[in-house]
Amino acid sequence: MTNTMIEDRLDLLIDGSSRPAAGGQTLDVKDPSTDGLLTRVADAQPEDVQEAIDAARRAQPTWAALPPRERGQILYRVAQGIRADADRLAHIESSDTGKPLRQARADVEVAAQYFEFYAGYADKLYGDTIPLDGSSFALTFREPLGVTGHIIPWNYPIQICSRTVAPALMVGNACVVKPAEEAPLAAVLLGRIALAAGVPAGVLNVVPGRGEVAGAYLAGSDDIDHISFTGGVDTGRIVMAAAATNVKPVTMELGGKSPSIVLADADLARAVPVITNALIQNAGQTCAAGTRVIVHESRHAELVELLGERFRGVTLGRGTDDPDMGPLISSVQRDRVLGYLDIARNEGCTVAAGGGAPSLAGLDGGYFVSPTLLDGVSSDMRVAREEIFGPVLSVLTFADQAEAAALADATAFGLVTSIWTTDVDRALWLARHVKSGQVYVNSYGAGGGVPLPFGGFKKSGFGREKGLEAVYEYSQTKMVAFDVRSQA
Ligand code: TXE
Repeated sequence: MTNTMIEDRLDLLIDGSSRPAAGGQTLDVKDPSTDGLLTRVADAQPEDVQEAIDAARRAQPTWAALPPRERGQILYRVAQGIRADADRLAHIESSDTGKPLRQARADVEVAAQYFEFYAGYADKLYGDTIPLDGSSFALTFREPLGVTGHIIPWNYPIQICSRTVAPALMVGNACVVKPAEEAPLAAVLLGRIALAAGVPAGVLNVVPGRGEVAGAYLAGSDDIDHISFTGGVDTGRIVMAAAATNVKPVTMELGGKSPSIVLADADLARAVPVITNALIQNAGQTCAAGTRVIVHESRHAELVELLGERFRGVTLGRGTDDPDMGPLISSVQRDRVLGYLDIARNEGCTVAAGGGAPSLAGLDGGYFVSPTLLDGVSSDMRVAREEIFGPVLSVLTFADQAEAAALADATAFGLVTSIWTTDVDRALWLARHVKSGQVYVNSYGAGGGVPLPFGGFKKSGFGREKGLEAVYEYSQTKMVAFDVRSQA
C-alpha cells in the first residue's frame, strides 16, 4: 500500500461536518522518512475552536441523557469501526508518525480496545450510599463534566486520542480534540469513524491546528470544563496556567526518564530484548520509554555487551516498510537528540553503540538516529536526568539495593520503572520504594496496558489515564443527602 490512501487535505470536524479552517489556512504534514510533503491539514483558528466548543456544548446534554447502555453500544460500534478500517488507519498512522507498521497496527488495535473497555463500563458507573444518623442517608452520583478539551501529542496519536476520548464520552461528556501539528491525521479519521458509528454530531469535534493558536485557545477557554494534556513539561506548564485562569481542572501526562533496574540475579537473556524494545519502540519517542538502565556492578560488562550487540542488529527504515525502528518525528526532534549526543560526549560518556544519524539509501532527508547506548553515565549528567525523547539509553551502575532505589529516583520524573530479578523480596522492596506511577517486574509495559492505571509521580504529571481510574478524571461526584424523619 502507498500514501495514495491519504487525502490531499484533511479538514476540521465540527458539529458532524467537515470544513476548512476559517480563512482556509492549512498546515503542511511532512513524511518523517523523507522530509517530503505527505498532505495538508486544516489549521484551526480561534473562531473554529470556539465553534467546536459551542457545538459540543449544544450536543452534550442529549448525549448525557441517553441510557448508559445505549452510549456503551455506540462506543462498541466505534471499536468495530476502528477494527474494520484497521489496515488503512495503520498505514496512515505509520506514514504520519514514521513508526514501523507493526507498531502502528498495534496502536490501532489498542485504540479499538480503549473504546471497548469503556463501552463495557457505561452501565456500571454506580454511586455509593452513605449511612447517616438514624435512618438518614446520602447518595453519590458520578456526573459528566460537560465539555472536555483534549490536547494530543504526535507520538501515539490514535492511542492517546482514544485513551482520553473514550472514557470522557462514556461518562457523557462531549469532546473537542486538538491533535499535534506534526501528526494530526489519525484524530481526524477517528472523529469520522465515531460519527459513522453513531456518536451524534457535535459530541466529538476535531480541530487540528497549531499549539500556540488552537491549543492555547482551547486551554484558555472559559467555555470548557476540563483539559486533558499529553506532551512536554514546558508546554504542560503553559496549559496549566491557561486553565488556571478559569479554574478548569487538568490531567497532565508529561515526560519521563524511566529506569530498568537490573539486579545481580537478573536473567539477562530475558531482560535484554525487553529493555531494547522499551527504548526503540517508536524510536524512543515514548513518555514511558525505558531510557536508563541501572545495573548491579557485577553484571555491568555483560549487560553492555549484550545490549550493544542487540542495538547494532536493529534495522532502520521507512515506517511503512516495517523495519525495527523508523525515523524521529521531525528535523527539530532529530537535531535535539543529536544535540544530546554531543552533550553526552562532552560529559565524558562512552558511546558503546550507535551515536549518530545514519544515511539510508533512498531516505536522504529522513530524520533517522541510530539506537545509541551510552556507558559510563553518572546521575549528575544531563543525559541521565533530562528527557531526550529519542533512541538513547544511559547505563548507570549500583553497588547495593538502596543505591539502586536512589538512582532510580534521581530525576525530576516518575512514570515507569522496571525491575529485573528472580528474588521476590527485592522486587517488592524496590517496587514500594521507587517514586513511579507504574512498576513492572521482569517485564516492561511501554504503551498498551488499557486496564492499567497510568500516570506520573513528580514532574511526569498528575491524574491517571487508562483503566477505571480514568473515569474519575472525566466525571465529578455529586452527593445528595436525605434527612429521613420517622413517621409518628
Ligand atoms: O511537545 P508539546 P513538542 C516531550 C518530549 C519532546 C518535548 C517537546 O520531551 O521532546 O516534549 O515536544 C500542543 N497551548 N513530549 O514540542 O509542545 C501541541 O500542538 C496549548 C512528551 O512537540 O508538548 C501538541 O498538540 N497546546 C510527550 C501538544 O501540545 C499547545 C509527547 C504536545 O506538544 C501549546 C510529546 C500551547 N501553548 C512531547 N503549545 C509525552 N508525554 O508522551 C503546544 N501545544
